[in-house]
Amino acid sequence: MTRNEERFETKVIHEGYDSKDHLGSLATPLFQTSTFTFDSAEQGERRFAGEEEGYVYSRLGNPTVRVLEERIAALEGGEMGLAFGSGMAAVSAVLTALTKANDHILCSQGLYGCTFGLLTMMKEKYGITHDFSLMASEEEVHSRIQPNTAVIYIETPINPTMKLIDLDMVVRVAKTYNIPVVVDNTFSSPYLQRPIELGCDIVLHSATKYIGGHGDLVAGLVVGKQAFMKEVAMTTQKDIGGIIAPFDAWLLLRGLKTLPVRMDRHCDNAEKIAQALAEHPSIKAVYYPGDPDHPDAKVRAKQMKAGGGVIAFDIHGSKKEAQKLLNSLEFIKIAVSLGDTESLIQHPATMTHAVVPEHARRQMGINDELIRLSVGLEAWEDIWSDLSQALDHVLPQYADHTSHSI
Ligand code: LCS
Repeated sequence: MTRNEERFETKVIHEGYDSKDHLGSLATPLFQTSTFTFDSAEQGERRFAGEEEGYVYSRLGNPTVRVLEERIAALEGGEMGLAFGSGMAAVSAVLTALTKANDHILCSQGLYGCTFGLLTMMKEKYGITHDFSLMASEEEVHSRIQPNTAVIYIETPINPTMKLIDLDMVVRVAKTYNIPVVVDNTFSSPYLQRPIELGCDIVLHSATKYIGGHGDLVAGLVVGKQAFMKEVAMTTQKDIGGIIAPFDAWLLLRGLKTLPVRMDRHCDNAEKIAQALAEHPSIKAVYYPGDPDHPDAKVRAKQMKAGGGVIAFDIHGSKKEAQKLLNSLEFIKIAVSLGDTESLIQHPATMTHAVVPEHARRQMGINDELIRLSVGLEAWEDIWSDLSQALDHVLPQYADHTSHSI
């Protein structure tokens, strides 16, 4: 068996690293250094001229970071990976590399709040316009393409509404115009969804979430074709400079080793919690891609291994009840971010998507009664017991004393 044929669960542990090359160190060594010494002035000249392989300076490359970049490229099934200091550094490096002044970006109907903020800034400063599309059919995507459309930018599942976009369908349309498709794969991780295998061109992540998995770092990753990634490495990464710290790359390599095991548990827990929420009288609607009744369940079956670990839901109530619900929880933490071992809950309208103006927020499906829960790795029974006690406390008129008991 060659390394290429190894399964995902093996690659997360071994890809891009061989202990034989590192004095037998089982763990990847941490190269906590800013710069690399040259044997001579002439060697320095050759390295800068690109005539000799070797490290120069950690903004241009670092051995610990390189292992991470090779590993994520293999996991996403792409040619080359690059690591960044945050998910937003990854998003901005990709979007600025792919666009020039007065271009147009076609986006999914819903994006993380700061990605929305970046697009607004690009419009104001460089005249790069954007449109949101439900991307519900080939005809709709065709009709939204403009002569200056330079990128199709998709989140799926969409943060925080958990709607899905049919990637295979969008790729079919994009290919007819030769427009690159960029997918933010943060909510799925490569364990659940691999957009490059479906024909998408570039995949990026807020690695802060499932890839790190432990809520102890902020980082971003990008995977794509070698020519494009080399261009990013030498321009919007090198010269804008949003690189990852070697220690954070080291932590991500550690987190990645357990990604499949963690994701399986996140998904199992989320499926059970989504079902319990759906049966609770104080819940108006549950949005979970793993739910067989989710409007995009067919798309989920086509492109995702399971529904993931994030659930959104509308309660019967308004912002006041939503905030009261968060305040009534015992161990579930009120925090943005997701994909951590701890269950995290937040109110998108006033937190992650507060920067999105109200009319745009409502168009995305973010109401004041929408709550997002990142289901952690605690016992699902305990997560449910905390949620249901808080629901019954805040909305006693709906309290259900039978169906949600476990
Ligand atoms: N893309 C998605 C889908 C995200 O959810 C986030 C962050 C980013 C990109 C940016 O990544 P970062 O720079 O934070 O690593 N999402 C957050 C969220 O939903 N809560 O807190 C951060």
